[in-house]
Amino acid sequence: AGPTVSNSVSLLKRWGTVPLWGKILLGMALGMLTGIALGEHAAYLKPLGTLFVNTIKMLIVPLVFCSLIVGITSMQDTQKMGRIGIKSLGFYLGTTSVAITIGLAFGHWFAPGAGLSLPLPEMASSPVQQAPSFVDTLVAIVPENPVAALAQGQILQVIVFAVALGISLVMIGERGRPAIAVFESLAEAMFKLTDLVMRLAPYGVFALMAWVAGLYGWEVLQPLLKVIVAVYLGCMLHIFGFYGLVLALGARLNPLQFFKKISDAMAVAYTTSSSAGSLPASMKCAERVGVNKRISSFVLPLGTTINMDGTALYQGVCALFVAQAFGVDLTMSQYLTIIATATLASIGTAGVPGAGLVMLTLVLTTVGLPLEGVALVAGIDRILDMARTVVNVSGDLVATSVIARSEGELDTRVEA
Ligand code: DAS
Repeated sequence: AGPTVSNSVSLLKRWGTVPLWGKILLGMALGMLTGIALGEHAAYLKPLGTLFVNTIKMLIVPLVFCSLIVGITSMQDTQKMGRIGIKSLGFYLGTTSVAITIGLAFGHWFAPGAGLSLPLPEMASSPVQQAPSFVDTLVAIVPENPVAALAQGQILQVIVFAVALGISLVMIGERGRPAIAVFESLAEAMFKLTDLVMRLAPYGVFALMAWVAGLYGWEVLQPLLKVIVAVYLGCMLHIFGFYGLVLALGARLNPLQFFKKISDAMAVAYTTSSSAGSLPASMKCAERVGVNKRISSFVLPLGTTINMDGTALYQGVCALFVAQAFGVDLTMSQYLTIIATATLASIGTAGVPGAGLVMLTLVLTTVGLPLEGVALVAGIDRILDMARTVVNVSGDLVATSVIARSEGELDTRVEA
């Protein structure tokens, strides 16, 4: 046995300590080098990538269904908090749809995927000819048969059914508890399964990046850099432009002072890529802004689970990147479907690192875009995750401040 085995054991141990996003980045880099070395022969690796894409597909319906029901029923106390709950929900859904629109606009202007004409995988339902009109999409989102919707993976119909079921579970009060408990443990299991599947990502990304690099060589890096620029600029516009306006008009606060006061929470969000992990810092910053704890202790945790403006913006950019990369021209109704899906999906997205990437598969599925696109952005996902989480956390704090002001619970005399 000797040194070789002990070396490989210690190597494996060291590999185990590398964070997942580091492994995915490595998978992407090695995939790129392999693809350039093998050229068109790298296509032989593609089935490995398709296998990974299929395991992600396997997650979507049960994950979205359970996490949405848990997301909706976690607003159980919204009834108690009444007015504040409704205000929070309205604010969150409103700002998220602005975010996704900014994402789509930046994805359109930067067109990061233009020039990459990747072959549409055979299994991807070709979205072009059968794109229904928006009215048809709107009418079709109520499932005639929810079980069929689940079986066929009709995502928008699954979302509508999950929201309806979640609300009714809350309305039947105590008698709904057993079912909610079942969905809570199923959602927990699905998050764990997602975590397990994401551990395959470095290998799946390696194979898919090899395939793409075999087709394009180094040029494939340039579109990815454009995705990063589009997402970062979009996030900065959303924070300093849109939130700045909302703060000045909605909370009569000086935006620059506000961002200075919440800079700790923004820094924690950027470094941890976790809204949930940033919650303690957010609570402290809300106090510094002068928000009464009665408001922040309800609105912030709620925002951590259902308010993901950064994630929605990122999904707008990436959905267009994938459409452009595979040469798919999206219709206006598909744009609107992306806005509806990303806004609703953000309710079910967990405030943990990488959650947005899994939800991107959801958005791509609703408009029939190939999930291979997810593996294309997976390599740079952590870099994007850091920026989008800052938006998520800042958005939670802006919401809390505006709602506190509307409830007369914002004491701006408090000094930082
Ligand atoms: N990292 C997630 C969060 O904590 C967002 C995401 O993955 O999109 O908000």
